[in-house]
Amino acid sequence: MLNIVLFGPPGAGKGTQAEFLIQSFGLIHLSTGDLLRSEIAAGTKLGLEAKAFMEKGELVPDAVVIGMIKSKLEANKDAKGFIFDGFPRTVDQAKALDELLDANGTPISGMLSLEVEKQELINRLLNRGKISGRADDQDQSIIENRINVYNEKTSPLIEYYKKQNKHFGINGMGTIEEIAGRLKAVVDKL
Ligand code: B4P
Repeated sequence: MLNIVLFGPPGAGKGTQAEFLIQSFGLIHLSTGDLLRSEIAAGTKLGLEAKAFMEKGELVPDAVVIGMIKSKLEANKDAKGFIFDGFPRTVDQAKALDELLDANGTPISGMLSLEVEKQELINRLLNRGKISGRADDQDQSIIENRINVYNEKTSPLIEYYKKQNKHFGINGMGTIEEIAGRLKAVVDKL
């Protein structure tokens, strides 16, 4: 079983590159951002709660996202493996994920960490905001808050996975195809 954490700051290309990895390796894509946006679109109680955090560029509470991932893992017991995209985003989420996967005897195989310069992140997200209508991509101060939240709460996960010898830094600058090639070369070896 192949379990990949696709990691990086907002706009690093996680969602974009997950599409390539799914096609190449037949894994199930679990994006907490996509799951939360589906809940918002369906107007659920969870979605309403999450929306307030997402619009400000803050993280949704750990218990909410951990619960969503737990139910997806339980619903896909026969999967060849998973791509975790945008999850974990805090050390507590990473610990919860390790516990859930250990219970099945299928640990994380590797954490692929996309490295992109700050100005490029801002440009990509503002560009997406013009097309997607995503409120959190349309305001530079919200984007900068997301990057600050990443630096403070999410980037410590690099050390967390380094300690487990599972961290792989990937240059996330360049064309989508170039970056996909770099990721595939690492996953081929896992
Ligand atoms: P996400 O949906 O995970 O959003 P993201 O980090 O902004 O996007 P991603 O990194 O996937 O986008 P991509 O670069 O592919 O999260 C949204 C919000 O949900 C969070 O802020 C938070 O509030 C909440 N949330 C989600 N997960 C959570 C968790 N675990 N815990 C708590 N809260 C959580 O795409 C960016 C743009 O760049 C695209 O337009 C793409 O086309 C473009 N792009 C990509 N690669 C490019 C390249 N090489 N060159 C040029 N453009 C490129």
